[in-house]
Amino acid sequence: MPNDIQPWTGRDLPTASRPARLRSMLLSPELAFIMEAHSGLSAKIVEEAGFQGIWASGLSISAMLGVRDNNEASWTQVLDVLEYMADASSLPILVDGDTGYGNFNNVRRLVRKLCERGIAGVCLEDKLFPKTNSFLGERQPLADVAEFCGRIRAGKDAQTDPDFCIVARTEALISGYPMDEALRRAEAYHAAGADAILVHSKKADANEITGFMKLWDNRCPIVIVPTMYYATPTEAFREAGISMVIWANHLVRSSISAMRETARKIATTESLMEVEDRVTSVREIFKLTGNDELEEAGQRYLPTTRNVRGVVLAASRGAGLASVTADLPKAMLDVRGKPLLHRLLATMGESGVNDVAVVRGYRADAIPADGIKVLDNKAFDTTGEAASLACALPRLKGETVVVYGDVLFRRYILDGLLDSKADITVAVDSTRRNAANGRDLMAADRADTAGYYDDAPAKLTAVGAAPEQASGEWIGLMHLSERGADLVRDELAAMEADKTLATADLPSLLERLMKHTTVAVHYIKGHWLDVDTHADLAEARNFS
Ligand code: SPV
Ligand code: MG
Repeated sequence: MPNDIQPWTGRDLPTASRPARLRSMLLSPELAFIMEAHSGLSAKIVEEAGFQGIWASGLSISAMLGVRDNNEASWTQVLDVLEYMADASSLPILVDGDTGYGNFNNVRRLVRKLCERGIAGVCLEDKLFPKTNSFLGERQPLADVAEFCGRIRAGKDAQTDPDFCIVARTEALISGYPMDEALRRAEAYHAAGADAILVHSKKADANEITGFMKLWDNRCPIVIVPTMYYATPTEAFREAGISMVIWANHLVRSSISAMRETARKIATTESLMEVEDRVTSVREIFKLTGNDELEEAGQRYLPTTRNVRGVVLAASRGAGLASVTADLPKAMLDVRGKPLLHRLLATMGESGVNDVAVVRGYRADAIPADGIKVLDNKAFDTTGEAASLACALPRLKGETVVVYGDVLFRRYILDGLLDSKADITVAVDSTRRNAANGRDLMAADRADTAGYYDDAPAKLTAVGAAPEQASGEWIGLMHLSERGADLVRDELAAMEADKTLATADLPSLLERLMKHTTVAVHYIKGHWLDVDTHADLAEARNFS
């Protein structure tokens, strides 16, 4: 035994490896208890109940799979169940390895695979493959002692974890042999390297066990399974010097009772009413299987889905386009078989801005509400852009993109703007300083250097700047963070209060905002257009 293993005291939560914990439970002078489990779920329930170890019962795993305890489930099928159990719980698992599924060679391979799965130990019984459950029939044949000792030695030689435990189980008493035979076998198995001996008895009292203990004289740890002598007080096991008690099958048995009762109730009543209060809630299943952790992990690993809203200002007719806007607002002018607005909404959608509202005004009827959220600026002919934006006030909550309805731009421009960390960011084309609409000429605290590394934020310093002072032309597209949207809402309210809202344009709004907060400038170079004139419209029709 490695000397750094301390006997388990049963008081503190051990941090040692699982095999080391099982070993220290076996070596402890205190009586340890391990509880049967047969699945990931039952393994969790054993841990939740406060047990320090798990018995992976052959009978229970077979029953859970709906097969007999006669090695009908293959050892690799059992191994798969053990893997779920080991994943579901942090406890050491002592596996019921039956006979070892064959001879010494099968035991070697079994032990290696158990070590790989983090299993703490295996119990091997001195019977023949395929096994029969100990409580079935009488006088089951036992393995030859030397052959069984070979299985134990092969298992000990194969273990890849130094603390992995092999518990050798003798069925001598159950098979009707005298105490001497049980002692002879236990002594031989101990000498072959078994870390503990399981002495099995199917008597209704513990006399065989206590009798064995007197003669065994504490030569190595003894494990018992009091399924048949269940009425014996646990104190008797302590007094006898037993190391470990296995409660061998009581979770599978209790689940059978519970499942039968529920199934019968539902079958006879054709309703869930009588069972609903008696069965575990679905919420509890989520808790047991750790759905909270999954939620947290999702926040760490999944890409965050942003919910960016859009507001398109499409209320104006467009003064320079009178001949083509008699029946249509500018936003609905045809651009290669599709209204300009639809092209704009498609580009926004590609950048993930899908929840968009369009503020209508002039010829509102020409912007049909089907498939588009619409808001109306009823006073469109006496008010300006800021008033139109104020019509969307309830939507200015959370991250928002605001854009003029007569603008088209390449998608990467909006993507770049959405990456801005500033609360308010405007897209400014640094190649344009002779805008027809001088109100959109903007000055910033630094010019666009066009350098590869030019991503330092620029700050808006003036709107409606003279061409020689301007850093570029605002393209009518702005991005607001959640806080930015709050600031814009507050500013629109202040403009309403001081009666400047009705006639203000968006540059006026930006000018007010930049006086008390940073309005960031995101520089671009071309790849956009707005439709103010017939020439613009012709260009839009060529824009791909
Ligand atoms: C098991 O739980 O499968 C056992 C213990 O081997 S017993 O059923 O008591 O034999
Ligand atoms: Mg068994």
